[in-house]
Amino acid sequence: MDSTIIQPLHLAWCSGALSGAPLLTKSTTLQDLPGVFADHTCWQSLAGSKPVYHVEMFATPDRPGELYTGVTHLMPGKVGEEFFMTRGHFHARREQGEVYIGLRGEGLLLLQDEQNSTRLERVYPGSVHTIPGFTAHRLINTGNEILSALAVWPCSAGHDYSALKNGFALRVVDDAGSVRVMEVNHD
Ligand code: PAN
Ligand code: ZN
Repeated sequence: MDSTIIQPLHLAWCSGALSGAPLLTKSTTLQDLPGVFADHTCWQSLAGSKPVYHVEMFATPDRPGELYTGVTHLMPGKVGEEFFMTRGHFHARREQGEVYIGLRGEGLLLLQDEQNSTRLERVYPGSVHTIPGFTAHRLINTGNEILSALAVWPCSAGHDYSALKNGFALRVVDDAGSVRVMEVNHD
């Protein structure tokens, strides 16, 4: 066995910055999120290239059994009264779960299973979220600063953005300074 001590990868707890190996970054702007926010007119007026979130992850080889490690940085902001959020997805391999850990900021993790049952978990520095298989997930930034969360998930999980045909069954809005959860009527 090689006795060399290897310098590990690094996560800065407070900022969520990853270092120590090549990184991949994906930025998502408002323009990339048509149909995600309820107020389409407001979305159109803001759209452009306003950044909503960045995902930074280690460039892990996509081999069976490997895990991706990434951090989502979700900006504070709203479209109308609705807080900025990630697009949200099921994993293409539905049975595969994921772990999220809150690093900075405050927000919510919206979970929705295939029967459309929903659950919201509060995200804050140190919060731990075990996302089971068969469960769609979306981060929502309800605070005034960047919400950053670490995620670890199987490389084989894949992302399925089209399965939520009617979107998520809950929306989270700013109601005169309070966080209000609204049920969506799909009729
Ligand atoms: C996360 C998400 C990330 C961005 O890394 O991919 O928060 O959200 P969307 O993929 O919904 O745009 C994750 O859940 N990976 O599986
Ligand atoms: Zn995921």
